Amino acid sequence: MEQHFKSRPTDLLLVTSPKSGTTWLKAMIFATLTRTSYPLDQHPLHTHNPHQCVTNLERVFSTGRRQIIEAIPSPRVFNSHLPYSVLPQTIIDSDCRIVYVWRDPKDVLISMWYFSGKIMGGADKIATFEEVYDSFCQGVNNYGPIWSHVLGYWEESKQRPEKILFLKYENILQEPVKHAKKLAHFIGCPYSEAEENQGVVEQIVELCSFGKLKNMDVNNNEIPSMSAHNISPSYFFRKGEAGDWKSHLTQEMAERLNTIIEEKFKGSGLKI
Ligand code: PAP
Repeated sequence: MEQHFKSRPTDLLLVTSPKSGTTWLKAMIFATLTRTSYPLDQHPLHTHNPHQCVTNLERVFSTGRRQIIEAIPSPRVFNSHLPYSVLPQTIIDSDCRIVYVWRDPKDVLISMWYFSGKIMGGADKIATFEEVYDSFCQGVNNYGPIWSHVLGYWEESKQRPEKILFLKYENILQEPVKHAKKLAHFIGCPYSEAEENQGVVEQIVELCSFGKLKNMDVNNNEIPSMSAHNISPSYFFRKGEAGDWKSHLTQEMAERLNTIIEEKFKGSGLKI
């Protein structure tokens, strides 16, 4: 990837460990950037899944279609699941900005468990929940241990807050309007006073809300780039809540995972 990809200073990169809010933030970033390009009631997000609106960097390169990336006009928006330590140097060195979103790892685990079951055609086709939980506690996760993923971006965001906006899924759920404004400011298109007075921020939040996206017609149909991987667009919308782990983990399981993460986060200033 390093040899073929040249980051532009205007690029925006959304990074997440999988199941931490990728779909939601793809929608938020895309809607924020394009809010004046369409009347909001005719915005592409009414008819397109957010994954059709933002290009995944790894997938483009793994399929050898890197010309797609060069052809995208600026400002380009990508998403990636890569840990900070393996990001292409061109991204680190350029002035492009990174939005990083993390989520309570206990909910990431539950979300991934259901998603894997759907892709594989049933929970009985994957390892037992206890086995998956155990592996997760040992750091087994797509794109590396979740704590290393989060800490990599956290540490860098402390050094370069103008480069990395570090957000938490649960905080966005709690205060979506505040975070929508913060995001718009960071990506260089803050809401004007007139927009705020007209309720545009609330409209963008609503356009990207779980209830709105989950119920779109497009999610009941096949999207070829997804069905090739046995993925239905509906798989990206399950509950969209904070704390679903409470219905799946015993107190002992939750405490064990919390203890591991607290230990890993020690001294970093980060708390679950
Ligand atoms: P990905 O990394 O594979 O693209 P990602 O979008 O990060 O997946 O994760 C899906 C989770 O985000 C699901 O969580 P759940 O399993 O706990 O329900 C999904 O429901 C949630 N999600 C998707 N869209 C939204 C949204 N608009 N608001 C809040 N949560 C959302």
